[in-house]
Amino acid sequence: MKVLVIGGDGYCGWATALHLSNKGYDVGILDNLSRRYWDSKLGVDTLTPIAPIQKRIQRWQELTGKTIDLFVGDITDYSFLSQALQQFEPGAIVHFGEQRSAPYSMIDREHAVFTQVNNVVGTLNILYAMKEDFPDAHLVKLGTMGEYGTPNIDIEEGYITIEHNGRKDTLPYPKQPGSFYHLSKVHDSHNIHFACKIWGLRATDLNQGVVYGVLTEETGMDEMLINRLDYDGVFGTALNRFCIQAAIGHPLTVYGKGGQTRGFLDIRDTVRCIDIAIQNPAEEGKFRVFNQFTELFSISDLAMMVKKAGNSLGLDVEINNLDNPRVELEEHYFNAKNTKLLDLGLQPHYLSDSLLDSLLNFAEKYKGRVDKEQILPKVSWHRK
Ligand code: NAD
Ligand code: USQ
Repeated sequence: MKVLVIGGDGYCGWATALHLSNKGYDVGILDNLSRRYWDSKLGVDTLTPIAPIQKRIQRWQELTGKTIDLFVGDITDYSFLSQALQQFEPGAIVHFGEQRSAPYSMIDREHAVFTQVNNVVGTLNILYAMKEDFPDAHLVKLGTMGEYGTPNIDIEEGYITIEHNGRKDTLPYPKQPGSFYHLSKVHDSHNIHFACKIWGLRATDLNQGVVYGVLTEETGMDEMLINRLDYDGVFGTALNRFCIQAAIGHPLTVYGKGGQTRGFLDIRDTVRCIDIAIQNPAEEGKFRVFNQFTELFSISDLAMMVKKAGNSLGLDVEINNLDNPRVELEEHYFNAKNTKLLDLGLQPHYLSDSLLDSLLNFAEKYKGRVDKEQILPKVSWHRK
């Protein structure tokens, strides 16, 4: 089966493209390489030195004999997207190609508008291109657990059955996202749901939690295949940041009280979840939603776990509760369901001491590349 990985030069996309190629899918990568450009405009860089996409793909071919087609361009450019799809003829489209940082979307009006236009228009273009030429292809779209926010009731997988004034219906689960980025995912979900309904498209929205880790079976094969690992205050995410902070002796940056609870998963499970979704396509006209995370942690608990793992490796790790730059609940109920991917066969890699050790050792190896000025958060949600 031919699978087009949109956003295949990014953190989740690169690992997924290689995994799918390794598993025997015929893989294409489509990416406009904008993430590399946004990093350079912000003056930030991945901890790991990542090779240009063409070199990465070439090295993959040298090592495995497998080819990956490359389409460099922007999905907000409809004619480019439509031509790339017609050339590649995908059976499944995996869509990672969005601006995915909450802080980036909250820098100012320009970044909020950019994030929503890039994400919403890109996804709408994919839906139209599918309707025109590939109505039977399966769209596997990356959403986010953050679409739900932190309601004071259990979070279901996409839909909730409600009884109201004696009548009953199953409706989309209420959304209370916490940034203009997370809101862009909600807008996408609505557009995809509508397109499935009116055009009979098939789609799976994967509401993914925060991803951690860097090595997968494939990206660990060779230095040239190494994945990106972000640690800066804009694109770095909680656990990855904490491990890198511990490795360089920077106090761990817990925002506020640290009682914020989120779903998390190992990047080795991200790639597996995508494979599972592709192998079990949604039915025609169906907008399916899976919650893609394996464990729930509070930010304070994660910081404590990293401190303990760091101490056992001889690192002196401090935890610093910073004023929270975001507007979010710092203590709340959070109980989200995640059984749909498990029912389809996902066998999770749970967070373990050995994973923390290997992430800490990995961070130690590249710590010379860290710019300490980029660690503290600089983007605020608050009105000035
Ligand atoms: P990333 O920034 O590393 O990768 C995204 C890729 O998409 C980049 O290579 C970028 O150049 C490309 N891209 C962006 N806009 C594009 C456009 N208009 N046209 C073509 N290419 C475009 O991000 P990531 O961490 O790999 O996240 C991938 C997806 O998974 C995102 O949709 C994100 O919202 C979702 N997600 C990520 C996480 C996480 O923890 N990293 C968690 C949940 C969901
Ligand atoms: N946080 C800290 N300290 C840090 C970084 C984050 O306390 O140094 C806190 C934040 O305040 C927040 C939580 O940790 O409460 C998660 O923040 P994050 O930056 O790790 O993740 P988030 O902004 O939610 O975004 C990331 C990805 C995004 C994805 C999302 C999944 O960048 O693409 O959609 O995780 S989820 O969080 O489930 O919505």
